[in-house]
Amino acid sequence: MNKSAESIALNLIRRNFNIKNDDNKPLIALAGNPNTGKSTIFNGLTGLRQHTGNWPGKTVNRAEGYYRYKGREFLLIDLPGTYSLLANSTEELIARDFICFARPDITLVVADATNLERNLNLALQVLELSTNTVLVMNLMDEAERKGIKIDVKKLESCLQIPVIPAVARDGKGLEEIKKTCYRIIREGIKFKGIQMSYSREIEEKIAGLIPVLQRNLTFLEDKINWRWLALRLLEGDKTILYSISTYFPVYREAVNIIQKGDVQLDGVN
Ligand SMILES: Nc1nc2c(ncn2[C@@H]2O[C@H](COP(=O)(O)OP(=O)(O)OP(=O)(O)O)[C@@H](O)[C@H]2O)c(=O)[nH]1
Ligand SMILES: [Mg+2]
Repeated sequence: MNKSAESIALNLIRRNFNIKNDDNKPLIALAGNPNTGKSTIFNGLTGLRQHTGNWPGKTVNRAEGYYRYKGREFLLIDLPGTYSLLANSTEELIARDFICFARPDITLVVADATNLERNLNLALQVLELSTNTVLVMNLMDEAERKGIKIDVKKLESCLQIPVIPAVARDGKGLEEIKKTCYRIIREGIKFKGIQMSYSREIEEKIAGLIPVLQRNLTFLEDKINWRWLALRLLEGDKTILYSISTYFPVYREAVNIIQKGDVQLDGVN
């Protein structure tokens, strides 16, 4: 597909999430555990240029807005707070499907600096699914108060993504967020960050499954992260197939074939 056909196709998928972005503003999603300051960052960046409603077909709040930086507009979506992307709840399903199918140009994972272990769990899951993830280490004031020191540079080199310290309630870190996103978009930077590797047995199953999926779901081309999809199926997550047929309805039959088990997926429950 050429570039403009690709962006039209992506805009059509994004419309399922009620995103109208005909002027192709870079799309930034805010993800993170509940109560980490996502909405504070969202409000700090967009000010009054926002509107709220529900996610289509769901009773979960949704906020969308935009901000301008150096003459360029950026579209921002505040995702529901989640501890994981495993689709165990409506909120997780929305966050996962949005990152997977609407493919934001940048995903900002907002983390609570006082609870790194739990927050990095989600960050690693986002890294596994999408490109261009930026970690915002928020509540740095609380961390300092508790005597927690975070080596931001080291975290950046471990995760291989930008890490931005912030105290969103005081507006600290917002300028750096805008600067980082601007630079990523202007320079067309693409990065994956550190990727999880699994036991040899699982890696072999992933390697075997990816070509089978690619043969049967050809329409997905580069619209999905195949490794991530293989992992979800290996862990027996059927919601992802349902989501694929939701966002690519004309290909429902191809998805059904896999769902019915007509294709032998070794190791898939
Ligand atoms: N001390 C401190 N408090 C903050 C900071 N950022 C946000 N808060 C406060 O943390 C609380 C939660 O912030 P929200 O922005 O609502 O968090 P959220 O991630 O949107 O929460 P959910 O939408 O429920 O997932 C609010 O009371 C904020 O004022 C910060 O950097 N430091
Ligand atoms: Mg919020």
